[in-house]
Amino acid sequence: MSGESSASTANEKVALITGITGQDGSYLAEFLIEKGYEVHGILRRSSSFNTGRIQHLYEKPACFSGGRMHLHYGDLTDTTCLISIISKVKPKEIYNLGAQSHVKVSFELSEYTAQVDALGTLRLLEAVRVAGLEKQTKIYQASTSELYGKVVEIPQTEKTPFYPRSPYACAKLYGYWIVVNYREAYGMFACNGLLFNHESPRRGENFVTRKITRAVAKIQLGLLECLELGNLDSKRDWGHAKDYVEAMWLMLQQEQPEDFVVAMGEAHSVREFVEKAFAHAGRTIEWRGSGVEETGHDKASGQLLVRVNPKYFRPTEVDLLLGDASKAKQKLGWSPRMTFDELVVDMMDADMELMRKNPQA
Ligand code: NDP
Ligand code: GDR
Repeated sequence: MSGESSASTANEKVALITGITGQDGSYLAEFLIEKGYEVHGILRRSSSFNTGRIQHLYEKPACFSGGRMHLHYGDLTDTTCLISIISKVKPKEIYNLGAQSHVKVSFELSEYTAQVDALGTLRLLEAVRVAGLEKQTKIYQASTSELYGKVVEIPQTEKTPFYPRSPYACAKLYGYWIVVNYREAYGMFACNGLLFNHESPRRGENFVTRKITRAVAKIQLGLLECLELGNLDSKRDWGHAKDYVEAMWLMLQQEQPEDFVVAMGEAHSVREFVEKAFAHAGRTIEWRGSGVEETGHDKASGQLLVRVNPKYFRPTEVDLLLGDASKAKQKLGWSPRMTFDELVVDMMDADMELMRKNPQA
């Protein structure tokens, strides 16, 4: 996998992405390649192909070769491989997006989540130091609005105190502070992007937005009867992943390393997302009952379309996230291109097309 990579020389645009096979990694790789970067990515060994989101970036996708993307087998739990890859690639920019990123799953895989999301960040920073690149390599850390957790202040800014509410958020809290510490201790150019939820047609299937758009598409095509969800009342500040990867890059183009909130500044409930997704399919949802008994029906026919299933509740929930991205707008010149409504339409259209072509998807 890694044989085709070349070490960077002065002024070359060379980036390394951990988590390149994920939603954000795939959009970021595309974005950087368009900007003329040579992009290196860390690929986890898997028993089935896990390059579906990035395969099109190869010059010859059918044989996984050619072009400006180079993959290296590795893992954030393996220090030796991180040192080896970073020493060889000598990236000018590293984007640490690799993570066990599912909040609910982190309650079941708490130790592993800490290994990857917390200690993995430390391993990466140390690997850069061991490679002697701490003064040359800029590092982006995928921090998260989940750090705010329990509502202390609305809207949330770079100065809002943290109150993590899951093993995932606790692990990411360590990642946040170790980045700040290495910046202060060793003068490393390392930034935290405090990104609020961002979605897309490439969003993992078990995050709520994608779960909804996939299910609505299947229901429309007669492939599924009913969508089961957990907490319908939690609110998130949802943006489009394509817009958010640009903010990551902008952070590393600054003179000084700083931390930035990236958000839309609008909160919407899960319930509202469900309503908008069905509305795009021409259906109006009528809610009946409350709590775990609540159900959503087609207003015209009465057909049951949505049901609450407590198995999707979390032991501790994050009720409301709403970000203030003023700093990113002023200092980075960042602004989102897609609205919340456009995001829902983009995801719905993509899943309708996907399910029509491949009902088994
Ligand atoms: P995804 O879950 O889509 O992607 C996660 C990536 O991390 C995948 O490439 C995955 O590989 C990789 N990964 C998982 N475990 C390891 C490991 N042990 N070693 C190396 N790589 C690993 O996440 P997103 O793209 O949505 O998010 C990117 C980052 O941003 C994550 O760190 C996430 O926590 C953070 N974040 C995301 C937000 C969002 O709304 N999307 C908001 C704020 C922060 P594989 O494909 O093999 O599973
Ligand atoms: P989140 O995203 O936990 O915010 O983390 P997710 O889409 O999983 O949940 C958002 C909200 O929806 C509620 N919910 C459900 N969630 C899921 N997954 N499945 C359901 O059936 C369901 N029903 C209701 C949840 O309880 C929650 O309140 C995401 C991840 O990308 C993190 O990695 C990232 O750090 C944060 O966003 C910002």
